[in-house]
Amino acid sequence: MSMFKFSVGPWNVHSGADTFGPPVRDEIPFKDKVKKFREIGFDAVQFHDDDAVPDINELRGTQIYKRAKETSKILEENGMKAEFVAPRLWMDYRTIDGGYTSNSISDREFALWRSFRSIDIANELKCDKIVLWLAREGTLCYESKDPITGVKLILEAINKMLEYDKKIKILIETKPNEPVDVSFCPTIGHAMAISAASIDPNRVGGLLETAHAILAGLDPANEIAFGLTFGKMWSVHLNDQNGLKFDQDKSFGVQNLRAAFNQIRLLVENNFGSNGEYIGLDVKAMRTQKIENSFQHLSNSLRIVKMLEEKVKKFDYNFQKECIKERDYEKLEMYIMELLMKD
Ligand code: XUL
Ligand code: MN
Repeated sequence: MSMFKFSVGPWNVHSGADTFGPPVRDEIPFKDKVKKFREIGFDAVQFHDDDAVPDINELRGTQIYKRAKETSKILEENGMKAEFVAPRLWMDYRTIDGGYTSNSISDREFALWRSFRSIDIANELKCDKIVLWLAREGTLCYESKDPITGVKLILEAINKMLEYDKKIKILIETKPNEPVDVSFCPTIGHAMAISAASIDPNRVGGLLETAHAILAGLDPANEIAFGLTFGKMWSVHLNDQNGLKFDQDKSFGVQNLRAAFNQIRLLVENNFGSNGEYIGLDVKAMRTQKIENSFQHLSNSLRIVKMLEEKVKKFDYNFQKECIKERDYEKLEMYIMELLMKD
């Protein structure tokens, strides 16, 4: 039995299209995905605004609520909750140059419109979290934006969201690059600074994704720990990444088992989830996978989390203390290797 609750996004089961090739699997209808997520062992679904309300740009007012209600009903029928809603500020032609930090005023207004609608949808789905993956908030050409103005515009947009809804919480999902070259908010430290400067720091926190930390050249567990230190690590996207390349979203733990173990150890030791937080698995099926096995990366990732929880249970804290006392860290390191490699 896991001590955690788990969440997943509909984008985690996908058609396999990538930058270099077309779809290789059919799209699975949303309600079939939700049913399967539940069967596999997930508790909640994560949403982009247009995952919950398709064609959102074409809809207004009550139409948006109506669509969100239909999505909410699918969740209820499957005994699932909604974890968060994230405005998708990277697909539309009005976000070519970014959302909140675009050089165009009308694009910035569009980004805020989508952000407010995301809050409306979150209320309809009975969740109080908005995730901002700041995909295009940065530059492709460094000289195209002033970096101080960039950070201030992000802060301004967050403050407007906090004012728009007095209960909503904002989680910044940090990432150093891709699709931008240089991001304005690359790490959890940056997110914490924005939180502290906001009009309500208690409602601005972080979401750390393993792959994003690795892309920043940082240790994922330490990034999570930094957020936990301030009581502001309100969600995680566990996955894995093979070094500095495109964002791979590999199954959790398949690349660096020791780093994965330390992420789970940290979450267990700090009772992650005790305030209703979920472990999100932002993992992607390989393009080679056949449609009938296109949920396997999710069940594998869940299994790996649970197996690592078992390893944490076995972790001998007295032995660790002894090694620290003797300052014999080679001994401690070998102990970890044996713990992970032996039954
Ligand atoms: C992008 C990424 C997104 C966010 C949600 O790298 O991780 O899937 O998690 O917008
Ligand atoms: Mn993510």
